[in-house]
Amino acid sequence: MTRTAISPRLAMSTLENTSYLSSVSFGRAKAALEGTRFADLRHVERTGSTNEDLAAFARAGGAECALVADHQNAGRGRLDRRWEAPPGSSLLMSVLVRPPFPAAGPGLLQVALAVAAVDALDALAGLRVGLKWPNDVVEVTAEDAGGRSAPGRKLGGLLAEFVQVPGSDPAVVLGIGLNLAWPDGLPEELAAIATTVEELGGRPVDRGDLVAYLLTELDRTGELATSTAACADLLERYRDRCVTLGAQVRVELPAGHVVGTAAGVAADGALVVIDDGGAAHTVTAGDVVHLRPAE
Ligand code: BT5
Repeated sequence: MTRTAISPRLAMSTLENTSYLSSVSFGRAKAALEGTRFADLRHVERTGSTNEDLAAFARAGGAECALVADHQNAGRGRLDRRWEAPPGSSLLMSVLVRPPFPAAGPGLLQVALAVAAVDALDALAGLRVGLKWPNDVVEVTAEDAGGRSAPGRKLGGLLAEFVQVPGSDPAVVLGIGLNLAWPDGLPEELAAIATTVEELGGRPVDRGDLVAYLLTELDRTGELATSTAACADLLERYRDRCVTLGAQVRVELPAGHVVGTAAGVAADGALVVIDDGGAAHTVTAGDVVHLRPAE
């Protein structure tokens, strides 16, 4: 099985010989994805950011594909934040998706990948985790005597970027980072807020199997383009896994913030917050802080 580089820049960025996605495991994932829209699965040992690479590829007219890296030295989070992952510690993957997008909006692609991540960790690592709106994969803790679920430390995150080039089809680049096992533990600055599959007692996960699971699930979302019922069904699965729903939250917005109850998730994945005055706010992007429930 040959491993093609997406661009000369990517080929040059493959600097190390050590591979954390073995050829056997990569081959298994490739075989599982044959005939799906992510059959073009690629792997590099090191790059800056898989999202950055696929966004450049999309702008150059590239077709649907998926890219896995063993290491990123400029991994990106939302709002220009950094995504940290020492070599071999994590699943680091991006996918390039072209239209048709889900009928309820391209945001549902991110929802689909987030749901798939929770299910994959359950199936492959035997680990029950949840989602903090919009896209954090988190440990789930019981916060109060009533056992209300709350988000604990973060073990994964998603980054969705819309790429539009005048005169050609738009693309969505969806990236996911999942902390599997960090060889030297978590660095001090992340220890309080982050965790790994290993630290939570999950079974070791083969990266190829994880890639195959996630992309097979994402491939199934083809029906979201034509079926609003399929979109509604996916959102129901998201709500089941989302620990933000029902919680008292403060949502930090680009300008100001909203405080209230996270009452629902709209058809396009937006969060609906009802403030103390009873007004509904629909939030499409923002950082959610879970507040302690009223005593
Ligand atoms: C995210 O951003 O959670 C999106 C992360 C997406 C990473 C993937 S990896 C493959 C693809 N290629 C990329 O370049 N990116 C994607 P955000 O919600 O903004 O969270 C970032 C914040 O999480 C940081 O500011 C840190 O506080 C924290 N953080 C950084 N690295 C972390 C890690 N490994 N585990 C948990 N938290 C982390």
